[in-house]
Amino acid sequence: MCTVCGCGDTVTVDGRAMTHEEAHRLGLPHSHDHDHDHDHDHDHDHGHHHHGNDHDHSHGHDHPDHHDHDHGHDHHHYGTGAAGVSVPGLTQARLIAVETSILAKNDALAAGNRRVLNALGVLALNLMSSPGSGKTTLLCQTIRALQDTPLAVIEGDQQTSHDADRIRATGARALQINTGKGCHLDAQMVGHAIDSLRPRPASILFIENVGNLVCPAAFDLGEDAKVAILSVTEGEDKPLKYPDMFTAARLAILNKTDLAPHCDVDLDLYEANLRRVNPAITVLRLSARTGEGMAEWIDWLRARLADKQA
Ligand SMILES: Nc1nc2c(ncn2[C@@H]2O[C@H](COP(=O)(O)OP(=O)(O)O)[C@@H](O)[C@H]2O)c(=O)[nH]1
Ligand SMILES: [Mg+2]
Repeated sequence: MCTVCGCGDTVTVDGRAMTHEEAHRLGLPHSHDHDHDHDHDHDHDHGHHHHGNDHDHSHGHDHPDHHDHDHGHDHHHYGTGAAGVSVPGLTQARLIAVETSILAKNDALAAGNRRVLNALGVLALNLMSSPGSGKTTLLCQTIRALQDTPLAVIEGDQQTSHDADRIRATGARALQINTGKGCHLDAQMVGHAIDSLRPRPASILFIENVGNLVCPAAFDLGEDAKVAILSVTEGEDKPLKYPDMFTAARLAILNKTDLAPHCDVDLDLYEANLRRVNPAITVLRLSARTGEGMAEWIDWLRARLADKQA
């Protein structure tokens, strides 16, 4: 379960739904997850209520802050409790316990993925963005530009195998993970995909995460670097609004620069806002459509692949 949005349901790998037994065996999240099911949480919270837990900031008198803005509008802050997130029915203490447990399990599995990938000298990159900013288009162009560099792609989407099909059309190997209601890939899904894909030694493994600027930032997949893609049409303020994503990323690609003249954007302001949330971030301006800036991205990839073999 993702405590950011409460997601977590059936998972399919390359279109095949997991049976409950398989999901259990593989440890994949599915609809009868004993560890984190809602009834359990509910009972637990009731217990806290009866005992008058003082640490519960999400219920009763501790409403989310309401205050008047300069303009007189109400402004709601739901993430100001200790957990940094609000989920109806769960106390802040319970949320922290659930999230800590999920992320600890995820981190252990991510460390396992990292060991496997490091042993093979595979460079793994986790591509994250909002839907439609151009991840799959960029990947297809990147695969063409990399020519005979060995690579494989893991595609994460809630439904369909469209993106894996687009990748396979380039001749590259791709595996689709459908997360159902899930809003991000986790280390367990990626571990299973690595087992099936068996990436070649010294290859690049691209992981296209579910389109979402929020949840994927919290989940280590065992990658070498997170790459955030932002298209110029999304607005210069997005790094400030979704800071976790751009703090987690080592590289930000500002895609669709070909559209910049048509949509009155300030590319320097995009870049300044990215550096405000992450002073160490590398920024590349690129158009997957025209190929502008592709050479710098390919150079960055080749340098990281060389670092990995060093
Ligand atoms: N103009 C322009 N369109 C692009 C560019 N990159 C991707 N697109 C378009 O943006 C849309 C979404 O792209 P897609 O690769 O599916 O994005 P994803 O959801 O992040 O994988 C498609 O219509 C692409 O053709 C670009 O650099 N310039
Ligand atoms: Mg895509």
